[in-house]
Amino acid sequence: PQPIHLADYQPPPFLVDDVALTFRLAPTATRVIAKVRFRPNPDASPGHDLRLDGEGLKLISAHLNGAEITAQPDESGLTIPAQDLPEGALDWQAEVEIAPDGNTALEGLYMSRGMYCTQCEAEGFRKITFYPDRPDVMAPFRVRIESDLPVLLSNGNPASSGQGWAEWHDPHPKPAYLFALVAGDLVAASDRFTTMEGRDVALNIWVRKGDEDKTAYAMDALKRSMVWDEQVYGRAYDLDVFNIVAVDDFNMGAMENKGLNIFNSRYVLASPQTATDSDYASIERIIAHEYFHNWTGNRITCRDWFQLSLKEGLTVYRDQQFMGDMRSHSVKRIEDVLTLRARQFREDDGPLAHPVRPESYVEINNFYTATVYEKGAELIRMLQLLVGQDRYKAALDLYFARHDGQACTIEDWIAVFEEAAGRDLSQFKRWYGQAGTPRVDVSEDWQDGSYTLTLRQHTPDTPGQPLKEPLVIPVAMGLLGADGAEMVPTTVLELDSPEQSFTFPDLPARPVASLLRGFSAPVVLNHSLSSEDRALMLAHDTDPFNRFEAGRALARDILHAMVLEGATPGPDYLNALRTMVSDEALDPAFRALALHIPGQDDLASSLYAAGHVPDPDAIQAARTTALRLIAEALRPQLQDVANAMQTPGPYSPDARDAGRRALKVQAVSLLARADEGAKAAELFARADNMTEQLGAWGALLAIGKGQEEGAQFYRQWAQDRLVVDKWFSAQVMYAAPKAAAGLVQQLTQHPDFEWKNPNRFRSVIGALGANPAGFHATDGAGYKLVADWLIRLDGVNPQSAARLSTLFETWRRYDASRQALIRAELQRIRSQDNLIPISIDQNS
Ligand code: DPP
Ligand code: ZN
Repeated sequence: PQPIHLADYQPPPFLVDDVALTFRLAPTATRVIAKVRFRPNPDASPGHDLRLDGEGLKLISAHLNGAEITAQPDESGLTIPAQDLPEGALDWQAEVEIAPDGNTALEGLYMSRGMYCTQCEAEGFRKITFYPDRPDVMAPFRVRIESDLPVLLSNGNPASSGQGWAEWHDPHPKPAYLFALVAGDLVAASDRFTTMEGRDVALNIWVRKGDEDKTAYAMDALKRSMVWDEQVYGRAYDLDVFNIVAVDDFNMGAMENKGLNIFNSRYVLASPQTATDSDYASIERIIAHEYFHNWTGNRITCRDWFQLSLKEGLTVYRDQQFMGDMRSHSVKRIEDVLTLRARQFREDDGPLAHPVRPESYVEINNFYTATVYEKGAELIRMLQLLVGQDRYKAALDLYFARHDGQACTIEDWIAVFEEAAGRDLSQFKRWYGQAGTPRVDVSEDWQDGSYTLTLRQHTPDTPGQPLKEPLVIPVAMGLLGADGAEMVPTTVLELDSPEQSFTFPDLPARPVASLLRGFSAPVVLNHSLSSEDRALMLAHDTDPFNRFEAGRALARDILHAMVLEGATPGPDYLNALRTMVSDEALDPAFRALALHIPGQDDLASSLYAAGHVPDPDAIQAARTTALRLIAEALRPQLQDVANAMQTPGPYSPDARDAGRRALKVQAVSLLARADEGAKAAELFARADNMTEQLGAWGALLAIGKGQEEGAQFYRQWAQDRLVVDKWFSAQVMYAAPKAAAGLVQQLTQHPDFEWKNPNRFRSVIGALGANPAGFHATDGAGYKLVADWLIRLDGVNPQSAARLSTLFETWRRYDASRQALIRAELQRIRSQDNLIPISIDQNS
């Protein structure tokens, strides 16, 4: 396939005024009758053919303005030559046949355990009928579904229904990627919501019978999202019903189809016994995310897929703000930055690095990336910091007022900020076009009471982008005195040149600079500080993020020294950690996070950045030693904390109780390294919620125990698919490196291993990604296993296969022998078919 380029964008030659679809559902022979009214686009040049996208459709008949069409479809669609087109409006009618039952790619119309459902973003609608399947063609849809199944749903409002059929009408013009249909034997948990405009909205969460008792939290999260979007962004819901459906077989997390959100069931269903606190948090976040898309994505959509971050970056930013408001801003920020570094920085440093707005793509499905989503959200956070809260709000109001009902671009987005803030943002806009994580190097000077900070920026080369220009980097910073008091409170410096100096005169003593507070820009900050200065910041920084960061940097430096020189953690670090863990003024959730030492992949990345070849076995061994030494040194404090973090009363997934459980589980996990798992076994035995049960079992697995508990866990939960996923993945994550690939192989023989189900596949094969020493085992067994499955899965579900291939994206970091093994597997994958895994040609 040929790459598609942003620069080649052309407006659609035909617009659509109306779509009417009829579905006669049958597993192997569904008929789709489409009536589409086209009109020439006044903004496009005349004389174009009518080109309709269509893939895998059996054409039964087609008519244009009543006359039968004889043109036959090709591989990707159907063309009616310009000379055959009548003047003016065109009435297109086509009947096609499709087979949802055999659709394992889970794109278009497919079946999941007896129910019909759809996934159309990005280009799934063309597998349903012939249509201009591009986001800048927006139309109102009417849909009729004929089926004996009891529940028949589509977008918009219900129009009418009878025995065996239902009709839906969506008055809001939308692109085809937001189309959805569901038919199944489902039950709803229902509620109502009155919008600030006085609209009474029926809310339904549709699930399989038996799952009704697991919908309360999702419903609660939905209502809170609706209130929040009204209060914070002034956005009200705009239909009479809002339906959510939980589906077991789903490639993504969820999909924001207008009025009919379809969710991976793992992001809807929760009970205290079956879902962890972090599952609850994911449900809250994703329910909010998809709901917020109603305005940022659906009402205002993307002109083309290059603009994907216009809706995704903004909606991620909105869900981050929401979660901060619902829980804790500082804890949420720390978690978001950890995710950003683990996924997006890793992507930026590898062969798949691309800008937030890519310039070309071959397969759009592979661009639903951490860069488009998470880095895209960081760009909006920086914009807000640069223009201030009030102007951010004014810019968003202008965006909604000006672009409602339109398909827009990043240029439209930047323009509302330039107008609302009265400032030129052309340099800022480079962030959208330039790939790679900028590095900011710090040097400091102290003379005669004057402190000078010099910042230098550079962005490394990325594939296809050797030349980087300077960016606008907001650096929030403050200065601390030796006693921890703040000499200069937080100010935002704007670094917009390759090098800049900032002087702070008249200081009483040499300060410690707390830089990049709140992680004010998605950059790697190279600031060498003594361990005393870091310990001071860990104890006193007024910025919670940098407090966390200081502890993290201390841990990282120690782990580097352990890996490289066989050093052991010194008393400074252990004392600082001891004070922190017992500090009752600190949020337990924060303490739980601060007790985590950097993970294996994080260390591999930082060692590589420091010029070393990371050795996964040495990293794993150093972490194991460090965890044991921490556990031994902090044993009394960890015991106290584990005992103190009770959560009396019925289980609540709220931030307070979740934070207490997180600290308890983290303390118990560390203690397992010092007490041979005694406390963890005890917690497992009496746990009445999944957070503690799974946390305790994981703690045992991590020290090579937990076999009996694992068997018990499986017996208890064999009937619950989502818990069985956890049962698989925990074993793989904690497997000893040399045994990991063999264990995965063995688990794929388990009767519950359903490889065509994306959640299950990820929980077994994908879980190897959470066990880096296992994946990178020196015999290459991890590489071979992943490659075998990638090849097998690609023919069945290319989206899941592409996601798995990112396990290889860090291949360049490793030693020659591992590189050779990986290279051989990647070549084997490439020789199979047209799979597009990590390219090993670029930058190699
Ligand atoms: N379902 C994906 C998301 O909401 C794609 N739109 O981000
Ligand atoms: Zn989204």
